[in-house]
Amino acid sequence: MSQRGLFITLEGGEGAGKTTAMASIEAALREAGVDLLSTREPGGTALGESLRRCLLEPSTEAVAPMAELLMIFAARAQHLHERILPALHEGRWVLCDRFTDASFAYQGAGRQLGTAPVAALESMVQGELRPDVTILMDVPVEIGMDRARGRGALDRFEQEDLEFFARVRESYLERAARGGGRYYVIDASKPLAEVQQAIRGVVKELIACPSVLEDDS
Ligand code: Z5A
Repeated sequence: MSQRGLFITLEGGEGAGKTTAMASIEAALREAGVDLLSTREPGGTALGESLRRCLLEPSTEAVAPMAELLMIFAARAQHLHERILPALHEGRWVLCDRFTDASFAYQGAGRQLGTAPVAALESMVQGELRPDVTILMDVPVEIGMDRARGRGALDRFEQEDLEFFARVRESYLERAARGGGRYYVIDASKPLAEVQQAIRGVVKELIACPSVLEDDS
């Protein structure tokens, strides 16, 4: 049996503090000697980053939700092919800032496409591959939106209203509740020092007991 690396994803709604969390997870893993690919979605490849610009740029044209979903999965297919799968097959760990849970939350729930098209594309593009661990930074929508607005110019998603982000949060929490052991939910409304401490606790656990993963992807 060959073994592949651990696939960790980081998720959260608006203003959850993912950027800050990514930096501390990455630092802790590297410090522990983990051979790591740190990447993000949408993005992670030249094609993915071009699609990311199309997706995030505020637009006067109303982007059809299905067009948005297909662009996200096109970026994901390239990302898997070019970077994620090769790294996992080499036994490296992959830390990805957002992945398909975000598509269920933003396109499935936020844009109200429902889970069926997202689940169909997930099977088509990923086959059996799912994240081994997902760290979900959870914050009440009002607090998160206040934080995000404090950062300045808003991208196309950040311009959505409270109801949109309430659906996104509900979807994330529902998936985490149903998702068995793969989700770690962090209360990201707490002060930064407490959030960082909780994240360090999760990382310590992952380093202490890395699962043995059969390379069937
Ligand atoms: N998207 C999608 O729709 N479907 C998909 O399948 C995928 C993505 C993969 C870009 O994602 C967009 O792509 C995203 C969904 C869509 N749109 N939105 N919104 P992104 O992950 O690149 O962008 P982001 O959501 O804006 O994430 P971010 O840049 O990591 O921002 P953040 O989570 O809000 O984190 P932050 O910048 O670290 O924190 C925000 C502010 O809060 C900042 O000033 C911090 O200093 C402050 N902060 C953070 N933590 C705390 C605490 N604990 N207390 C007080 N203040 C804090």
